[in-house]
Amino acid sequence: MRFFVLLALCAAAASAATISDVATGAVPSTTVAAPGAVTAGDFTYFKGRYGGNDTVGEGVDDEIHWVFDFSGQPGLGAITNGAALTAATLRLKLTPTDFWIITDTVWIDGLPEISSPLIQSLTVGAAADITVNLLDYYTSAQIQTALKAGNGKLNMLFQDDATLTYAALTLTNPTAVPEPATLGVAAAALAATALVLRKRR
Ligand SMILES: [Ca+2]
Ligand SMILES: [Ca+2]
Repeated sequence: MRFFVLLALCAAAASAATISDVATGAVPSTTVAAPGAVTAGDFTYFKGRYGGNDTVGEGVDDEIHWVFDFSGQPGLGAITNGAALTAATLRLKLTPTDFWIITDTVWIDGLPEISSPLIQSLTVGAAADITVNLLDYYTSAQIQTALKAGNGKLNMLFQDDATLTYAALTLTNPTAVPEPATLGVAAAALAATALVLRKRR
């Protein structure tokens, strides 16, 4: 009986899992010659992998690297090992620098590059805030496997004709995550149960 009460308590306060992380930066204030790199906040610029100019940091023919780090978030285990993802929402604030934005891609390191019209149809020189649904391009399992391989981190890349000043990723699935408050209640209930049992002996 007591155990049923305990289970009911846990179920009542459990919620679906969500993890999210944000990367921020600014348009780089300096440039260097390749193979150098320029860091602006959470973003690091390298020469683009498909060639082009040898200046790094002006956002033309540059590849941008950053990391989403979810380690330590309460929902990480449920997202990584639980049910299929129901949302995988990537937000990017981009300013295209060149006509060749029409070939630009974003991707999780190790997975295929994402060619989205949301990126490739942007206007040169105009800051844009776009939202890409990663589940339109990746399976849930691909994202979860990458997350597991990275121990809660995802290495991200963008190439190659824009500057990037903000990126955010939110992952959601319906797997229950006990909230810290619930754990406290559960621990108290468990301690009370143990006390009762001990007194009975
Ligand atoms: Ca460049
Ligand atoms: Ca390009």
